[in-house]
Amino acid sequence: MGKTKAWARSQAPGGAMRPAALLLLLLGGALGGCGGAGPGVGRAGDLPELEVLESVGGEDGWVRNDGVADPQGGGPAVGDLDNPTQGLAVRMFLSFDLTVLPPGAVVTGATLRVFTTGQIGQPYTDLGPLGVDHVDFGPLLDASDYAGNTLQQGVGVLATEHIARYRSLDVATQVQADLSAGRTRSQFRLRLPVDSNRDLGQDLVLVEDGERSRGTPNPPLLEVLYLLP
Ligand SMILES: [Ca+2]
Ligand SMILES: [Ca+2]
Repeated sequence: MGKTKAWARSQAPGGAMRPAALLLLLLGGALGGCGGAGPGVGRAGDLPELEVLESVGGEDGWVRNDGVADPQGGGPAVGDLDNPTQGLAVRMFLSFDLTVLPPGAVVTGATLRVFTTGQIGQPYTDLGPLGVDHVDFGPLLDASDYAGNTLQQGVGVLATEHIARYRSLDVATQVQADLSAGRTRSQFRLRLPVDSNRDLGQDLVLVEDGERSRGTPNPPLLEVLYLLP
């Protein structure tokens, strides 16, 4: 059934996985599973599998509105770079590899989790909440991804103020849409409603990326619960 594998993966990067494991445990309880047997163990058919995906470091990254794109792990952030260039803005892009899911998997839940590590200036006050678009930028970020290649704009809001912790958003519909369309990745754009307030000061939401460029052990995650066909 592959459940042991899914459980093992859910714990792989240390403490960052605990909420996912807890989610499955709670779900197992809600479905009548025996807590003593452990989540997903020895159950036939009913319980969903859990797969926890990390954003692919070589694919995620940022794109600025002047066309510069960088997937290499330098300074992952969302907001404006008014100092030194008034009106310069940056958005962050995440990429999750769906090919680890078995063919025909039916998504019953999916949660995008992004760790906001800090802020510069007043991004939430001056530029608005941290929002998520569903996109398809493929294996390589470029200038067209800043505003283009959008599947769904405004999936939801991840954060409205700074707290250094994981922020979560339900993306089950988007992940199932990717699978149904035969896409091999689920990809998301993080952006603020206003590109720049042109105040000569940077206003940035700092986030962790797949390379852990911000120095935390908390990469972007996509937690997928699915049923086998
Ligand atoms: Ca990257
Ligand atoms: Ca600014």
